[in-house]
Amino acid sequence: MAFRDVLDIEVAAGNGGDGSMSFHRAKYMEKGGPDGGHGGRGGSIILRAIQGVESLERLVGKRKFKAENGAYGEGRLRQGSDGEDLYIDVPVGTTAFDRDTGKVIADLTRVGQEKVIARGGFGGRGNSTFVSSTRQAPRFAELGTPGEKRRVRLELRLIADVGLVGYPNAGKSSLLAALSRANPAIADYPFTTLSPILGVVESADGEERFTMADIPGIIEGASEGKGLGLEFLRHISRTRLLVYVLDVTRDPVEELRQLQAELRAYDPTLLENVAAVALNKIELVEGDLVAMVEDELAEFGLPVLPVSAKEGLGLAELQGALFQLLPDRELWAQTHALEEDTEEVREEPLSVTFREDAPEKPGGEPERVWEVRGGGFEARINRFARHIEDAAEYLSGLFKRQGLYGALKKAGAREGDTVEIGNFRFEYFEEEE
Ligand SMILES: Nc1nc2c(ncn2[C@@H]2O[C@H](COP(=O)(O)OP(=O)(O)OP(=O)(O)O)[C@@H](O)[C@H]2O)c(=O)[nH]1
Ligand SMILES: [Mg+2]
Repeated sequence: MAFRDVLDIEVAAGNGGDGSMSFHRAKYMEKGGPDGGHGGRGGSIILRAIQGVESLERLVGKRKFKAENGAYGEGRLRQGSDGEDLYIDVPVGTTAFDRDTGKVIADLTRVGQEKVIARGGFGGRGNSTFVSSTRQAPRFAELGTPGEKRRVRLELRLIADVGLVGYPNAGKSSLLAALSRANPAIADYPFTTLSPILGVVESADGEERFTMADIPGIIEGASEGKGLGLEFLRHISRTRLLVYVLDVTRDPVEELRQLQAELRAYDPTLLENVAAVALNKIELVEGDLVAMVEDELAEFGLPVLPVSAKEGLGLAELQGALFQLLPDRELWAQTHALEEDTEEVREEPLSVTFREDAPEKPGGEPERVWEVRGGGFEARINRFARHIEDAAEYLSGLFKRQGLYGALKKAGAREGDTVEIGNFRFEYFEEEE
C-alpha cells in the first residue's frame, strides 16, 4: 500500500449558458416581441473538508474534474438551468495550491469547511433584456462566460494536537495504543506504520482530551525525501506539540540529535514548537542507566519522561505532562494557519493609445486609429461575438455610459476616427450632450 498525501488534479468549472435570441411566434402574428431567455450559471468546483484521516488518493480518486455547464436560454423567456456545483471531498488538513502560481488557494482546517477553487461562468442574457424605447427588436443576445480552469496541487497535512516523532521501531505505535483506544499495528520491524494514525487521549478525570498522531518512522535523509520522508514531515508541521520517542537501548542522544537535524532541514521553525521526550523501553535496562541517559539528554532542554509502553510504566506521568505542555489551540492556530491567497484577478486598467503604424486609407490620407485596451471592454464585446453587427449600437451606448467616449475625447480623438478594441472596430463620433 502506497501512502500518498500529495495529489495533482485539474479542475474546470462549468461554462455559463448562452442567452437566447428569439422572437415570439403565434398563429396569427407576423412577428412577435423578443422573448429570448437567459442562460444558466456554470457550476463551480468546491473543495469540502470531511472528517477522518484518510489518504487523499482514496477520497479524491480521479484526477480531472469538470462541473456542469449552464444550459442555454430558450424562447418564451425560458431560462437555462444552472450547472450543478461539483464538490470534491478531502480530509481535514488539506491545503490546495495553484500549480501555476504556487499560491495557497484553500487551507481547510475545520470539518465542513468549503472553498470554491474554480468559479463557474456567468450565463448570458437573452435578447428580451436589451429592449429599449429605441430598440424594440434586438437581434442579439449575450454569450455565457467560460468557467475558470485551474491546475491544483492538494497536500494533506494531518492535524493532530500531539505528534509522535521517532525512528522506526522506537515504540511510537505502542505508545499511542497504550495512551488511547487506537489500535495501530505494532511489530518488531521498521516501517510497520506507513500512514499516520490518530488516537484520542483522555485526561484521567475524562474532562479533557487531545488527539495524538502516530507518524511513520523518520530516517536519516527524510528531509531530502528518503524513506517516506517529506510526506510525514508535512504532518508534523501541523501538530501543536511534538513528542520525540527514543529507544533507551539504542543511542538516544545521537538519535535525538539526528531527528532534530531532519526536522530543521525540512523547516527550521519546527524546532520552535513545544516538545517533550518519551524515553521508551526502560524496563529493558537498569535504573542507573535510565538516570544516566536522562542526564545526558538534559542538554536539549526538553522535559524527559521515562516510560515503558510495553509494561505500562510512567504512562500516567507522560500523559499528565502532555496535558500541561500542550499550547492553547486558538493561540497556536493564530500563528500557524496558512494564509489563503484572496487576490482577485484584476482587470487591466483602461488605456487609449494612438496607433502611429495605422495603414493609409485608399485616398492617401492616413487613417487615424485609437487602440483601446483594458477596462473590460474587449471581454464585453466578446460576449456579443455571435451577433456583433446587431449589437454594435447597444455596445456603443454602453461604452459611452462607461466613460469610454470621454476617455477617447480626452486623448484627442476626432469625429470619424477609428476605434479598435481587439478585433472589433468602429467609428468614433461625438454626440451632443
Ligand atoms: N521491550 C519493549 N518493547 C517495546 C516497548 N514499546 C514497544 N516495544 C516493541 O518495539 C517494537 C516496535 O514497536 P512499534 O510500536 O511498532 O514501533 P514504531 O515506532 O511504531 O515503529 P514503526 O511504525 O516501524 O516506525 C515492537 O516489537 C514493540 O512490541 C517497550 O516499552 N518495551
Ligand atoms: Mg509504528
